[in-house]
Amino acid sequence: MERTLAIIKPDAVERNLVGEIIKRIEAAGLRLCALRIKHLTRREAERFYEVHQERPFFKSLCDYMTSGPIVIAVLGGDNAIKRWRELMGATDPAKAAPGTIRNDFGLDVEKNASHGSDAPETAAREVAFFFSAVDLVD
Ligand code: IDP
Ligand code: MG
Repeated sequence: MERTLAIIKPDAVERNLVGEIIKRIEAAGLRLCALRIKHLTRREAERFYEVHQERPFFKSLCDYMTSGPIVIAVLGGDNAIKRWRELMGATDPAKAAPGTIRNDFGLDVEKNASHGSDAPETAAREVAFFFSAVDLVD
């Protein structure tokens, strides 16, 4: 079993898409191992996205990610990292495949409805960023 971090981003929470996105996660056979809602502080957003701090969109990304509450989940299952990224689709909703979360619900390349870890090392870091071991269901 593999774990990955999923975030339903502020644009999707604002539009009441939490239930629809969790429905897709469950329909795909991924399991919820942890779930919470949180409004990120500036410092938390900057730390979470620190790998992007030199990118031109960093400030705007942190503004957006602190603009409203997010839903944060740990998803578990065989190949969970890749399967969640496939459900989300490409970063840019305009380039994401039809039927993916980002193509269906993303507004633009920044406000793209969801986040998913991209590799085992980043998944471990991102899960630990928001959850303690005692928060995780097997
Ligand atoms: P990912 O979320 O598909 O892994 P990353 O390249 O890791 O994509 O970028 C992290 C987040 O930064 C994206 O999900 C999106 O919200 C934002 N982002 C990425 N590229 C751009 C861009 O070119 N302009 C504005 N925002 C961007
Ligand atoms: Mg990424």
